[in-house]
Amino acid sequence: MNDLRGFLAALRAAGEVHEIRRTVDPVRELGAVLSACERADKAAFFHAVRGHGVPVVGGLLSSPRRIALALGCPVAEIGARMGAATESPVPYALHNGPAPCQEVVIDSPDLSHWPIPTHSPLDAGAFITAGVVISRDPASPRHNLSYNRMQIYGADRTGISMNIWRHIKGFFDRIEPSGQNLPFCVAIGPDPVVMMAAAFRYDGDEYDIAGSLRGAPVPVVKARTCDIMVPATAEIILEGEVLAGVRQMEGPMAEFTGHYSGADPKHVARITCITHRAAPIWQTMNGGGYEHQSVGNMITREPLLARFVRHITPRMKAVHLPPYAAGFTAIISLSKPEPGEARNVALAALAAHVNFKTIIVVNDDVDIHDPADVMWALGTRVRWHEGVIPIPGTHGNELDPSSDAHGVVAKVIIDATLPAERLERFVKVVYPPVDLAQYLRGDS
Ligand SMILES: Cc1cc2nc3c(=O)[nH]c(=O)nc-3n(C[C@H](O)[C@H](O)[C@H](O)COP(=O)(O)O)c2cc1C
Ligand SMILES: [Mn+2]
Repeated sequence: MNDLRGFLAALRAAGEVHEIRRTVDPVRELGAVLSACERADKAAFFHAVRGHGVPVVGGLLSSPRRIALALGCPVAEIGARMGAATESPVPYALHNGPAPCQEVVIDSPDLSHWPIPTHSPLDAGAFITAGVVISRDPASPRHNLSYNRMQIYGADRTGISMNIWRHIKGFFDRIEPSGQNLPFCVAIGPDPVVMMAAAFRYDGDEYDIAGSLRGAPVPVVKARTCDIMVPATAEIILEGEVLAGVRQMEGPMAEFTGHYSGADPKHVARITCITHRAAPIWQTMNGGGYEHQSVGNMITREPLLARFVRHITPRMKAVHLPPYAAGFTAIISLSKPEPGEARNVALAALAAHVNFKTIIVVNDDVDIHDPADVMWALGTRVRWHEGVIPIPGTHGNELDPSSDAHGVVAKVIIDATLPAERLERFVKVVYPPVDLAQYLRGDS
């Protein structure tokens, strides 16, 4: 598997894809159906998008199970694989022969020909959301991979959202004062490991991370109009440049917190060339959806969280940053914690990332990947008068609606562990698992 198509075939074989055959409108209908599929724990393949001949896929990486399928490992190993990805770089390699992503070349691009959705009810318009933006440091040969949502303004004109601390923003800031544009490319529908690598913050060439996750170099080809290597097996490549001295109002758009961003003046790009496979597939992500959360918050930060927890206890069973909590809530399970240890663990977890805000610690009989089990532990095991420790006045994420204007929030530790003697007295009721399908068929 080294491309979206191979991944899609594996997902289909595993029953992970809802095939949407009814025609959907790209304006606010596709996003609603994609959201329903994600919440039903499925990816979505839209065979027919009104006004377009190109199918759209979404939700490919919105669950740990699908991420594990992309990596070819069990769910329990995702964290270890992600943690190792930056420690064993595998550089890219030139693709042999004609690159699939350049089978068709369009020299005068028109973005209105592509099924780019207006995803959520209050999004300001159509956005490219799942494209991996590839840029290059003007001062070194390294490639940077990132997600930067792009609002569609015209046939060849888009916004490009680059937050202040992003690498690509640093590249552009160095050259914009001299009036230079920053060349970049966008890979739509690349190998899923390229999508995962784009979520990392790493100071080397970020193709190294994708190669490490795959265990083989990412095959690349030179873009047609600039000196940037693009993933040879991607579905579609946009080539363009961030324009010096130009800003335009961008947003609102559904943010990862599940709330809308404001509208602000942002950078603007011109698309100069589009190349694609024959019969290409467009890929998209819903703003604030589970895939946005899983890729943006979970895969790179769970290893970090695990490292901080393991630093102070050998009794960590598992850690999780659930996609339904914006990456702000960390859940940690411990096997037979020492008295008081759950709180030490929570303090360490709070130090692992500025976004971590609610830390829930449970015993290892709780499945931290099952929200119902976690709610059960909160409902039955917390001594609220002493198990909850709020910590006011701490630095958090300024997109958190509960923060003040400076991004200051209150954090909280919730100790939902039972001490050993209580666990022995109160044994969790667990019914043995059954294969329900057998019983429904009436097999004897
Ligand atoms: C789906 C998704 C959308 C994102 N959209 C944006 C965006 O519009 N602007 C931005 O600055 N960062 C956005 N991010 C975050 C960055 O892409 C991400 O932090 C990436 O690691 C940044 O790369 P860098 O650390 O190499 O600068 C998004 C992340 C995801 C997963
Ligand atoms: Mn980077």
